[in-house]
Amino acid sequence: MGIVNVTPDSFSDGGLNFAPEAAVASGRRMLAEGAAIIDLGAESTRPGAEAVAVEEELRRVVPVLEGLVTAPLSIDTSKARVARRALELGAELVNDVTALRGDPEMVEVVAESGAYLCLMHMRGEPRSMQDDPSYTDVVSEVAAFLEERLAFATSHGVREERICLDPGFGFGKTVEHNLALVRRLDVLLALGRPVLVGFSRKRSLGRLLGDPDAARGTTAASLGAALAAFERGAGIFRVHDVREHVEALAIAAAVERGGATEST
Ligand code: HH2
Repeated sequence: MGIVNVTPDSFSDGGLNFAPEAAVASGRRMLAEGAAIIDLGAESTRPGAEAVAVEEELRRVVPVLEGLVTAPLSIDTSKARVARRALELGAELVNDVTALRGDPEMVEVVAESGAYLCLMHMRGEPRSMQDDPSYTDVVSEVAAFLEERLAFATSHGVREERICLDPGFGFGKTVEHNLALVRRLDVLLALGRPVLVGFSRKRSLGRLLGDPDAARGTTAASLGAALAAFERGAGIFRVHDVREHVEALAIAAAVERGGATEST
């Protein structure tokens, strides 16, 4: 899953894809590099980010949806009106970082459209979520949350086989919390749905490499996190650097499968 943020302020690609033509070109490039789907977002969820009004989110994202109309698209939004418009324009997955808690109408929009849905764990809200997050047992608490959200979605008519789950790295979590969630990904997989991971360029990675003030992680560090998650069963990788991830994961998958015939 290639990330295209149509925002001026995303933590990693903010401003880069703010112009619709630039966002469309980035999406096309990522598809050519092997992305299976493009995740379009028009509101940054980085720690401390301010909310964006629905009209502004639509103004940012609609021209990009129109420009990528034949591509497989995901809409990264927690607003039902934005999701509805994106689905009308051909998006097939709703990536809601609030896991259907942000807008009471969202569950109906997803259920009625038959779209795919990503349910992500977040503790608190972007403005304050990194202010000293604490858990008794982060892995079981995240799993319990996702299990409850999965039950909520299916009881409102979203088909279970359309849902994937995401631990939400960096969303109200310390570096240690993020690592524990990768290490024990089996606990989330036991819920029976594919797991999506979004560690790409997140600042935990830079901090793990020794910079306590890092605002983002490197591509190489992102690849390390993706491979560790792949080894533990993650199936969908939300990334900024598509070519690098496709190549690294192709090799890891070939090792897993065995049976390569090349002699070199
Ligand atoms: N992370 C971000 C945004 N959306 N969605 C899912 N499912 N999982 C994630 O980990 C996730 C997400 C934050 O990263 P990014 O989009 O690069 O930055 P920003 O929120 O600043 O636009």
